[in-house]
Amino acid sequence: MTTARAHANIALVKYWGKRDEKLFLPTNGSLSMTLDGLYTTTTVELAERDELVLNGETQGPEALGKVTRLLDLVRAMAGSKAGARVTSINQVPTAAGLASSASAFAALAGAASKAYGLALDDVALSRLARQGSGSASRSIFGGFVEWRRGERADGLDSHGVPVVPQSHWDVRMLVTVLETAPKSVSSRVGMRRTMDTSPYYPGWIASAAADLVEAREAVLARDLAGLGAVMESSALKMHASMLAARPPFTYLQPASLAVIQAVWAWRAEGLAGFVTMDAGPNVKVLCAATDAEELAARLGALPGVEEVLVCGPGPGLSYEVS
Ligand code: FM0
Repeated sequence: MTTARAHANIALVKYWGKRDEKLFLPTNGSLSMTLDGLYTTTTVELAERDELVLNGETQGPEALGKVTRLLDLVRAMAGSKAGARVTSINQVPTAAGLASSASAFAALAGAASKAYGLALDDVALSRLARQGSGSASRSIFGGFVEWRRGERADGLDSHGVPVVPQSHWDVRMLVTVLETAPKSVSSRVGMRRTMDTSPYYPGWIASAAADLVEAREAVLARDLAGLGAVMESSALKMHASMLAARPPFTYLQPASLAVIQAVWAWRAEGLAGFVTMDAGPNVKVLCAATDAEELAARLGALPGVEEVLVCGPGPGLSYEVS
């Protein structure tokens, strides 16, 4: 029986689109910040057949199927036919509406590989987690993390690499939780549709490699304004490409746009926050640790904002001994 914990991450340069859907190989490299405070804890014990219990509730075939797919990869490496009972708890405040697939598949990769007797290094774990959910490849590592696109058709060179550790930079990611309905288009379906139909998708891809270089350098130099500029550009180009898809779709809600415009207005007055958004309505705001309290208070007072979570850089995958 093995228990592993992995933290959520927020992409500063986004992943949106796969060049290989089966192996989860991305069309471009991405870069993220791992978050403290938000994590998934997963226990794996070998059993007669696969079973998934998430936050105390036994899951049906859809969620279990994704877990079984990852377990099959582990079983193939370990030469085992045993089933596994997977018990997982998401430490993400309820109603946060935050995607948990990154922390979930990173924790599963760690716990399952150990439970089946494998001793995988972090790069191998990242490749494995990637095949559960692309963004999970980044949650194996702490601090700021790059997911390399890779060139190989077999995906061996497509995995996370640490850029700087958790201690490198005292910034905060403020996660606004908006009062809205759950997302209608999954990221998997949304990225597929954008790639297939949006005339803006090639433009997004054309600038992604340069964005990655710029973001990596800004992180290394602790340049908040520089990182903020490229981070906003990466996110909004991605969302613009979705608006141009057929049929069109967007994760931007009226309250999302109101938060973005408020952050821009405060920035013009000298309070430096920078926005990003993923496949849901919540807006995340990057800022210096010293500005987090003021910005969180202002964000919390905006109409439609239910809650603001304040996250610093978080740690990589860890294990609990039981
Ligand atoms: O995190 O189809 O990993 O880079 O969050 O499971 O591989 O859930 F804004 C969107 C995450 C995409 C950007 O996609 O997709 C990012 C996104 P999967 P994911």
